[in-house]
Amino acid sequence: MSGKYSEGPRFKVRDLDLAEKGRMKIDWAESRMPVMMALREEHAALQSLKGMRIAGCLHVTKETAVLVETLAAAGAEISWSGCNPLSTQDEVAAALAKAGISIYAWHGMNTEEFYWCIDKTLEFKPTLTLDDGADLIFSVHNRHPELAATIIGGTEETTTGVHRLRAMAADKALKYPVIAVNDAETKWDFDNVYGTGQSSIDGILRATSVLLAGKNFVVVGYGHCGSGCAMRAAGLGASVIATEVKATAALKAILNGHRVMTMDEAARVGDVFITATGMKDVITGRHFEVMRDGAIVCNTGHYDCEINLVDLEKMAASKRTVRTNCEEYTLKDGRRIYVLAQGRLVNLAAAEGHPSEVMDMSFANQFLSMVRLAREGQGLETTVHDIPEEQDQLIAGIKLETMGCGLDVLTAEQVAYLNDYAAGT
Ligand code: XFA
Repeated sequence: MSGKYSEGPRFKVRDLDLAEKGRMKIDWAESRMPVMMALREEHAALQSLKGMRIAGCLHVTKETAVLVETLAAAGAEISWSGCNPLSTQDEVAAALAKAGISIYAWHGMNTEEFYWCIDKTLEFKPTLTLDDGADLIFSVHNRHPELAATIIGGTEETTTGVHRLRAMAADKALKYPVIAVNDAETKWDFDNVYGTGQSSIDGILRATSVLLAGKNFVVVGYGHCGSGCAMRAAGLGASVIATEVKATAALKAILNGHRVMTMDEAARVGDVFITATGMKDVITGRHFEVMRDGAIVCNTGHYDCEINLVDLEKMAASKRTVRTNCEEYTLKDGRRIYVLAQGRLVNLAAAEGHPSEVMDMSFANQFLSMVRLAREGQGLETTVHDIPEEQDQLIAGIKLETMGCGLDVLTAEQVAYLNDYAAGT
């Protein structure tokens, strides 16, 4: 994208004048992210990241800004870029630049600019890398291998990134230890079930404003994301139908009070369809053929190929945009099918992604992993490491505390009872 930028010796963003607006958003996120704020207070006093130089490549959103400023408060020097040109919020980038953070990010940048930004953040020779998509780790390994020697370790946020890094570790190609933030229970379960569950329903409602009560709500794929959507749709009075290829997942759907059908059966009765499989072609022409007039179709899976829109285009006599993020396809027999956000992630396109309260815990995992690497990274084996169970419990515990909920503690007698193998079972 061309146009004017605001540039300084250690930043490049769209427009510094947006900073005040960005700061307001960051303030709001802070008020919804109590775990991060508790960690900020604790580690600002400890200066746990003093002497660390952290290069980060992660969506520049108000929630990420809370992470960045928590890392800085703990004593780290920071250099940041966005991991996805479309997720960068220019006002947030401006607020961070204005606060003195070194940041290279603007909405809509091209691939060349993307790598330019990454290279700028690597110029200060980081001791730690923080990734969402492993672009920093790959850039170091493929283009700047000389930097690896002084990097203590890194983190990776996503499933795909972690998968590739494990393959690299297996090939002995990995040059420094990486912590797989994605696999933490306080990240995975809460992002997928509660984050995707609420934000996907939010997207459907913003795009259509339909009453979900009394509707047949078809969840295609009853994994973490699908079960979150199902739970929230049921809460609004919809009658949920799950479709699955995996028997145990289908059984869980039934025992959670939903119906289970094949996609061919569900296609005939569904009013709203949401795909959450990560697989292509789960709704195709064969299903559109039998859908009810007025059926609404959307996707919250990883890719935009879950719904086969090529099939639908071929079947349609006409098409028009009837609302923001809502396209009406009229088939030759007169039936109308509504596709939300052109089959892309409905929770991102039509709503605002994960709520701050959910990001609070994913980012607490990022933050504590940085602290762990700073403390003990030199001793960590050069491979992909999991988040320790104690870290999950610590984060969930802080969250509960901020919600005013107490936890019971086992008595010494109860612990002894648990460990007493002599007592038999
Ligand atoms: C945008 C995120 C992606 C935004 C940014 C601006 C707005 C809405 C694109 C993102 C991810 Cl790919 O954030 C959302 Cl207006 N997120 C993460 C997120 N989701 N992800 C739902 O919210 C998780 C995920 C996704 C999409 C995993 C695997 C594949 C795709 C970053 C973020 N979100 C919080 C925004 N709250 C306003 O900080």
